[in-house]
Amino acid sequence: MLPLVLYDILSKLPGNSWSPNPAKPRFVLSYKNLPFDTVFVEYCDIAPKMKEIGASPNKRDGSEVYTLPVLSDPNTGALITDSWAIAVYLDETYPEKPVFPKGSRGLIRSFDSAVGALLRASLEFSLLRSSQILNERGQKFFINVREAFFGEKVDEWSPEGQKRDAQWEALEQKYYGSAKIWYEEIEGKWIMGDTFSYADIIFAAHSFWLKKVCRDDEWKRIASLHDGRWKKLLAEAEKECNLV
Ligand SMILES: N[C@@H](CCC(=O)N[C@@H](CS)C(=O)NCC(=O)O)C(=O)O
Repeated sequence: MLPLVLYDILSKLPGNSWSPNPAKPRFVLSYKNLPFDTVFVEYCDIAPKMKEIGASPNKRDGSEVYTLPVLSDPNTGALITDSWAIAVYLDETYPEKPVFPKGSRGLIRSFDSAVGALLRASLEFSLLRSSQILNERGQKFFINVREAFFGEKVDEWSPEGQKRDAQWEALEQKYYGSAKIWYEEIEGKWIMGDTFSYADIIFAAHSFWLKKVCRDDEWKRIASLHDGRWKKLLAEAEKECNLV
């Protein structure tokens, strides 16, 4: 079998990986033990590079945007844009070790939307930290795109003080607070009890992102929340996916 190719976003961090959406297919590929290579692309080169390889653009608020992750599968000729579409493709093409247990896809899709909506209130903080781990060219492009999206200059995204505190409160109480309620309903380690699924990958990918972009004291704050359960859950998901 030829290795698949995952297109991910370049950063200054050792090992490069940081971004939550490309992290999701990385978890899936590793969980399924599929061979793959990663091509890291500078943020500002995503559109030209994806056009060059013939990838389809994604949709954002009705307009077309070239986004990562993109997966190329030389075994079938498939070239897939979007983390969700990649996960569905991988499960359909390589059904061993499914990440969507039979009948679960609709519910996991709702879970994906719920998690995304809960992260929205702290997004400006998370994206500020994300911008700081990019190389200069990528950083400039990233900030321009997000300034247009938020309608605010980068300095206004998450200044220390009341606004930053409210974003942290949303992250700790709304996002992880809701997750605590969900996970307390479960009999077992994973969202689906004893069955590992893409829902756990979505959740782990977000904690992975925060761990990578946050400063040490900020990650420590998340890691110690609710008796350390999110740090532990991330480590367990990484282990389940053969990533550590
Ligand atoms: N729904 C898409 C979202 C992908 C996405 O927004 N990717 C970001 C990086 S995490 C991106 O490539 N952005 C390019 C841009 O905004 O120009 C997915 O899950 O793959």
